Amino acid sequence: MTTEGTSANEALRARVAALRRDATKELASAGGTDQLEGWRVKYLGRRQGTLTALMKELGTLAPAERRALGAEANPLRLELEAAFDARKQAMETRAQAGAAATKPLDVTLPGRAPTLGKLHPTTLVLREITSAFASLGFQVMEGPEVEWDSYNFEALNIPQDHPARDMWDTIWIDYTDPDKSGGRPMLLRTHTSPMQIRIMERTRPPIRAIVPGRVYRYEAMDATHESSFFQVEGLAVDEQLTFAHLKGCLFEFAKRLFGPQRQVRFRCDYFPFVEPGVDLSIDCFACAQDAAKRPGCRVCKQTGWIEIMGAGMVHPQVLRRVNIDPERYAGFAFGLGVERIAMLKYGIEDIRLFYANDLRFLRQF
Ligand code: FA5
Repeated sequence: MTTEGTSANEALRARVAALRRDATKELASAGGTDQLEGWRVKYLGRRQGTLTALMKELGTLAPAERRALGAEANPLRLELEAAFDARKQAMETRAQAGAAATKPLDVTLPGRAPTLGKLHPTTLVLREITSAFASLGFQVMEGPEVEWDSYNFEALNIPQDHPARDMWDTIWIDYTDPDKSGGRPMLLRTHTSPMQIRIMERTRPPIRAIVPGRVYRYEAMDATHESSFFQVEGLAVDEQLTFAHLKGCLFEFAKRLFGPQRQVRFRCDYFPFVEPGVDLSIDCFACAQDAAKRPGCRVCKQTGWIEIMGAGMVHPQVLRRVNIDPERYAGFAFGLGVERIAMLKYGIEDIRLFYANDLRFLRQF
């Protein structure tokens, strides 16, 4: 290094030291955010900042000198940036504390109302359904959603190769037990009817029970079909029960839920665990009152009716399986779709709205 080089070097080193001293002093005396910003531009500004200019000068030095001075100048940038941040933070904290001190708390201001949740439309209707049946003498019971094949199908007269199994496309669970259900895997119950068996296994007649609960089907979804929905099963077993009791009970239920003006229709239907079997429909809320739309619309698939439940007299074979003598006792059973009933009650045109979690829909109930 030449003598000239050394003195230039020392001059630069002295400038770094002076810069550190001046910048630190000025920062400490910056009184407000404007002055603080002015300081930042003066020392750290990308175009004309003093430190930036010094760094540029370093670029003109010989490599060995550049390295030696860089080692002093580079940490200075980091040091000044950190000092700037700390000063800014301190100023903001002081400003906030000052504002709070000059603006006293107004205890007379109205409080912020907490957002209250609402009951889901399925829950609302489920409660109406259970209270209607409770007032007709039915007791409420619940059962497992993960079920054995034997309860969901076998004990309900639906053997393994029976075509009726096609009616409930099933979601299977990867779990078997060699001692249960003939070693066949468990499933998500496709209907609440397995609870008919569980109740009759545990209780002797007279029985009057309803079972609300979630069921699952591997279903092609559309305006009236979900893959997970709620059913309410009903079961009555007693001496001398007839189809007239079934009809009377369900007519009364429909009247309580929908009012006397609603039309109710019974039609023959097939379920392997009842004989005879029926389905019960209610006239379509979306088009029944509208002459222009009759005889049907998208909601009722152009039929004018919406099916809400299947029902029938408990099959004697089902009674025998749970050791109830069909010569002495008879039973009726029904299974209704809760969302379908909510659709009818509230005029909801698409079942998929129930579980889409759109608050604009849910807040309406
Ligand atoms: C059954 O599930 C029988 N277990 C009902 C039954 C019980 C019959 C006792 C006889 C005695 P079904 O598959 O039809 O039947 O369903 C009953 C009701 O559930 C239907 O009437 C309908 O209201 C509703 N439901 C059926 N599938 C769906 C679905 N994918 N989405 C929404 N609701 C449905």
